[in-house]
Amino acid sequence: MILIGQYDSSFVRRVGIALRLYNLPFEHQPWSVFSEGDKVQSINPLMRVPTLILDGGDVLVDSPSMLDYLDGLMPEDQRLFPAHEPERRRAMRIAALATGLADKGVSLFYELRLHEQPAMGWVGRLREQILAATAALEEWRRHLVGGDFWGGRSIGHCDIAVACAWRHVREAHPDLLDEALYPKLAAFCSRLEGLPVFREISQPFIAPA
Ligand SMILES: N[C@@H](CCC(=O)N[C@@H](CS)C(=O)NCC(=O)O)C(=O)O
Repeated sequence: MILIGQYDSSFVRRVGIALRLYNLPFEHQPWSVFSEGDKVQSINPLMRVPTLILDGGDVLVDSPSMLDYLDGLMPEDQRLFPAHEPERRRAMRIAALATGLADKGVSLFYELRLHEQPAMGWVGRLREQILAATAALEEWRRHLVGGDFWGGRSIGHCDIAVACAWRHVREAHPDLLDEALYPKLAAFCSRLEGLPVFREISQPFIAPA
């Protein structure tokens, strides 16, 4: 498999981390969606990353379908999303909150960076959505009983999504999230960033030129 995109994208990173945790061999092509947009678009018409080229040549164009595909390669008891309800939908909800938060962070960055005159109503709405989603994730961590991870004993896609989103939004918008307001979330994400796989599949945020 070939994973296209830089690890400063939380979406690319969550797929890279899952591939590594699953011990699936892959090649990484850290193409930029801006300076190398034409190369990305020759494979993915959306000109977006992550883009994943499967061994047979099929191309997947968003992180949820990539993780769904990768999970299908693994035995049920090794999957990073629980195989059964209600745990499955609950983990997916947290992952979707985190990836939604990351999406809003990306939209906010583009709005501020790529428009000469950002639409301030839209900017305010994005900021509010980011703060509300982050507060919801803090609440989730506060009430999480049991083990270190969502599923208790071992890491899953929802833990990965949360840590990747937190890092991305904090690096892309350094003044937006006050760590002191989200102590449980901050501690959890910092612990994950210390894991070897998070250290390896990692890139500080680079603003598009
Ligand atoms: N929902 C998508 C989001 C992917 C996404 O927003 N990628 C950004 C980089 S973080 C991108 O490629 N942006 C360029 C563009 O959309 O033009 C996923 O989960 O894969």
